[in-house]
Amino acid sequence: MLNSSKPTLGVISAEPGPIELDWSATALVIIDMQRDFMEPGGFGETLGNDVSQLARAVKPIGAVLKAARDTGMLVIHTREGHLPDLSDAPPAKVERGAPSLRIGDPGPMGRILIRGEAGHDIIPELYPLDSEIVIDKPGKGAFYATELIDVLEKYGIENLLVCGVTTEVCVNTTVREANDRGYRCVVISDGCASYFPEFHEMGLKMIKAQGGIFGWVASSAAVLEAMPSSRSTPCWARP
Ligand code: C5J
Repeated sequence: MLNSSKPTLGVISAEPGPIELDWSATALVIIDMQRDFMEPGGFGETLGNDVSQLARAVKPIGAVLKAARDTGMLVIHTREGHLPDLSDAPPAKVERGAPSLRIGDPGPMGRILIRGEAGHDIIPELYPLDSEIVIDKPGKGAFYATELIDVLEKYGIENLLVCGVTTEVCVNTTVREANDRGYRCVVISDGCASYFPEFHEMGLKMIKAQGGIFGWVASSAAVLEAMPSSRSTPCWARP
């Protein structure tokens, strides 16, 4: 039963159907909006991808990020990458395929997909505030070998608004991990992107199919429409 009359509840117009969320138990999770995926010379391009395909997600994410900041929502950014000694990078990942540069090799933005290098950092348009949480992850999913579950439990989070890149890889993996851990996930359709537009479409379909087998999918406009408008909203601001 939907009950948007409670002040912390809101209903997002989503697929496969509307989803009611308690905003005070909801976090925005922005997946891997890193220069290594978004810009020429990074990990994504070394794999042979056209990185310009991902640019379309930046503005929708920026709009939701601004609203989340205005309302005091918990904001979590993730970054895929590895320690400089590659001790957290499985050989099966490093050795895979025939990229022009491998993980750890020197590239135009520093060593490919290595923590602390320029390419590993988040793009300036979506740069985290000091108050926001940044989760460094060695895998595709944001729960594997990270402190994410502890953060979500600490803040009493039950629902995740998920966006970022790429739709079918790190976004999908994280949503599947979150779903198995009991979180309601709403994936922001235009706030995700893939190097392969058809994988983006299928990645979203896989989430919302079968009555929302992994979660819900909504546009940034629908999410913004449902979000409380400012930090002045009572019982919204986090202590
Ligand atoms: C990939 C990611 N595609 N963030 N990582 O390797 O989706």
